[in-house]
Amino acid sequence: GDIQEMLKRIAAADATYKAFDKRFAYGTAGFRTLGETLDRVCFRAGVLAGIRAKMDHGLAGVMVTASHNPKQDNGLKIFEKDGAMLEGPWEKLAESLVNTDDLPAFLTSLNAGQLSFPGVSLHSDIFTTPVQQLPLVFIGMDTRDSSQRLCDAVSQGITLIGAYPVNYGLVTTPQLHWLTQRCNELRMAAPGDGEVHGKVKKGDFNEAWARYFKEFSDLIGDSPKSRYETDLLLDCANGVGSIQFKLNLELMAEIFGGKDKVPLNVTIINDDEKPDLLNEECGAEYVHKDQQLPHNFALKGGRPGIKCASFDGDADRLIYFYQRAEGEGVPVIIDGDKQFALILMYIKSLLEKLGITHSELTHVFVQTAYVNSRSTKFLKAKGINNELCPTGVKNAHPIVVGYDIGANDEPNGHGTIVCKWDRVRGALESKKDSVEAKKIQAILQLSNMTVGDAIANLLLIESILRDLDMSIADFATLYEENPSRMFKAVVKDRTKFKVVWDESRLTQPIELQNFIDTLVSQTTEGKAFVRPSGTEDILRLYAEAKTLEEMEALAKAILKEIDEKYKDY
Ligand code: G16
Repeated sequence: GDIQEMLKRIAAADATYKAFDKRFAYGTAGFRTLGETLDRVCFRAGVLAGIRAKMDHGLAGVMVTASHNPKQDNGLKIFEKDGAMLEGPWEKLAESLVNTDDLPAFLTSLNAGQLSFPGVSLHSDIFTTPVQQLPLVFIGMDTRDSSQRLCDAVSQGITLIGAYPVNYGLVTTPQLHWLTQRCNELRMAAPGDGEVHGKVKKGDFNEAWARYFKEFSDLIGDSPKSRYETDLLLDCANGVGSIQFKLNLELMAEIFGGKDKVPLNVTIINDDEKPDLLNEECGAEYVHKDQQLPHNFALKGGRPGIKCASFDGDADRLIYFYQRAEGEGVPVIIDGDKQFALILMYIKSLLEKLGITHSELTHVFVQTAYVNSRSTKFLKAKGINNELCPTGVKNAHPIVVGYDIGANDEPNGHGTIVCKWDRVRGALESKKDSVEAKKIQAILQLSNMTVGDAIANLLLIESILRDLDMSIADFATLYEENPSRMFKAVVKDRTKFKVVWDESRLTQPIELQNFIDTLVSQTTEGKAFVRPSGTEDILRLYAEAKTLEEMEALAKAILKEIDEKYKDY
């Protein structure tokens, strides 16, 4: 009876949402496309997340955001109770559920075990509510026009399947991952407490990071620095990042006993949360991919030599940059790879000082095919253990967790460093009173280990730069990249372009790969590859060469070939 009632209500609600004649794919970071087409997808994803929460000790997370994409897009990032990306097998279920022609029939078959997905175990009735642990779905959203509406649709889906939405409103993506994981931790510590989630406030995130920053700062003391610049100009992409980071700054001023005592003086630009301005000529994606200074750069003191950084629309990416000379529009960029090279070098040198070897505490640095060849050479020379994986955090995660300390990043500014705390504490135990041991722990504490986080990474990197007394220019010259760039190509059907596992080569159309190979072999330190985007309806091309001219020539030739022969492939 109850189940039939529930199904009826789900069917009625589902019918109120417009259906579109297209298949919604679960891409690099979840569902992502035009916001106006996503209402039903969001409602159904709410149902899915509710089921996920019921199956996994009562907790899951959904963030409504299209991150770096243009303002008319939107999307969903769905994640697990520990803040990790939705498990691979569940992606398949999510995609089928969102695209089914008959949702009630789909749910009935799923519940009856007539419909199964390898790797997904639906161990209890999906329509009942477990009494022990309330099934909760933590939700949040970015500042887009469509976000509130889509968030409401997600909530409705969660509610109608018998789970409970816990709505955090405007938060950054990494903040929501962290809050979800925090609730999970508290619940595990107090299994009987049904009200634990009420104790997880969104400001806990800002407070924690203000405190972590102070704790590291106390370890360095305030001896004068000659190269480190306390001033930072921060471009917030006109997104949700500014709302949250301003809270961090206020709390930091409090903890340090006054704004002037904080060893970091941030001036924010592009903090207008009007949806129309989101990512418009600003933000991490724009600065990195278009290689341009953000809009309003000069407005609040941007000038040559000033240290600058950009967040993206949901603050899970961070790009550092500075203007080299007056009038220069192309900034010097410190991408994700260089940021994490610094972090790993820093930790590795502290470990070396303590005499802790790789076998005592293993480490890995996982990157994507987009890595600059010079970065790879640098890491090798420094003895940093380096591996490649396909684009997307979900792909790096399984490799990273195989080590005691693991980092993964993408040049576009995504990245995180995680550790197994028991292993780290164990290895440091006999040296735990040394400043090196304390610094290692304080730095790792500054990392949001649930997912790459622009706010956390900024505070972490500033801490290291200050300790090493490095300027932004010193940071930029850690190693020198070959000129490289990402390009976009529009084709009729990007799904026809297939790549090998690490995305560095096409397997289809093989003639295009052969063409690329020939060109690359004729280019000094040439590197290029093409892959279909998982977040936009385009192909991406990466090109690199020893000189800018050669890089551009390489890219131009490949783009021309795609345009002439593969546009309608
Ligand atoms: C997402 C993913 C990133 C990926 C980016 C672009 O970022 O989390 O891993 O690099 O999309 O992906 P693609 O090249 O497949 O379009 P974000 O910041 O947009 O969520």
